[in-house]
Amino acid sequence: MINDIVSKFKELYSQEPVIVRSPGRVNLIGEHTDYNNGFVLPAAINKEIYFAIAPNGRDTFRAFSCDMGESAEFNISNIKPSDIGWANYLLGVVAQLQKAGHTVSGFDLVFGGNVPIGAGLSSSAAVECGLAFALNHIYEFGVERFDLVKMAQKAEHEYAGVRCGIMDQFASMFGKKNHAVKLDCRSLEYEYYNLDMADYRIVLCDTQVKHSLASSEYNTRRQECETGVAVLHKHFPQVTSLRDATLEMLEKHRNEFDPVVFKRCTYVVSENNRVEEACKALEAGDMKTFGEKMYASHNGLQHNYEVSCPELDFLVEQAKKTEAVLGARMMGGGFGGCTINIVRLDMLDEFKKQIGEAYQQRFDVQLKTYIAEIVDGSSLATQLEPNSINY
Ligand code: GAF
Repeated sequence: MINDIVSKFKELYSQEPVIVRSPGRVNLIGEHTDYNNGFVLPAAINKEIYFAIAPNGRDTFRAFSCDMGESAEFNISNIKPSDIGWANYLLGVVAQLQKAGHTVSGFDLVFGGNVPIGAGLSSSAAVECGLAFALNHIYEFGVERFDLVKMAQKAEHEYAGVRCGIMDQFASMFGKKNHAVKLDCRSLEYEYYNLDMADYRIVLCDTQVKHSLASSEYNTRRQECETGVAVLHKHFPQVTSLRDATLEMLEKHRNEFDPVVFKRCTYVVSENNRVEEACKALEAGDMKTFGEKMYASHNGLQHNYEVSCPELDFLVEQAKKTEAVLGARMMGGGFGGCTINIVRLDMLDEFKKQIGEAYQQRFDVQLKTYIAEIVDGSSLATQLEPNSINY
């Protein structure tokens, strides 16, 4: 795949590019907690976007998306949102670098990869982070990784219209091979947890339901959380986000809440607690407890946060029925995409067969499954030799 991207770059622009890779992510637990200043536990995976890029000495940037089979050209001194959906993730990043005072001169870009779009694996964050990393490298801006993460997040807010938290961009940039990373989304302190996967595999089951509701409902959930914080803040001035709230506080003032807002807040507070408990279990090598926390997370997302869908619920129910799976849950913003499953290696094939057949029978759709390997965050890459492993 890298080779195809580089060949296309040379064919279009007749020069040698720099190559960058930028991964998608999984999230083991801690969903919809990032924008509530809480905890998340993501990891970067071997579903990646590759970039071939070089300055072009012009006043435009030219981009070719391999996944869309389309090209576009933009004036570098007049960056604004475009009607071309995929280009907005790039434009947003250029705009953020410019806002921060960096001179981005014209460049050529070919990019593409194997992060399934709309599957909840953060293809958009991978694109944003990859371009931010690449431009920072070729123009030697010297921007710190964390600042690149924040710019990529802002690009998503301003050019894709989703008020996302920081998790996806953070995971794409700060991923570490064979580790999950617990991030405190308030202090931005983070800690790596070794994922001992000798006996297990992380399996993603892709419903192939595209989350069309996701961005509007996502922004609504954020709003509901803010409404909940306003209720609590009147009684507990120290509560400035749901991170500061407890279940006792919520219960005490239950009658002042809109019932829907109450459910949303209950979920977020419980999920934050679960991330802490799950990390302790991981440290103790207690994968059984870890898996139970994942099931509890899904339950909250399904019933209290209401961001699941019948296909995701079905897959989690199927997972619960077999000893092959320690824990499973929907992942990401919701309304479609993938479930994440911790599966016993010795029962892996059996699990994939069983769940695939059940999904086919119930929804008449062939289930796609991916084994997620945990990789490092965005970095420079080299062109692979022909016939070497293609992701
Ligand atoms: C999406 C967002 F981009 C993340 O910031 C996060 O809120 C996630 O949904 C839900 O946990 O992936």
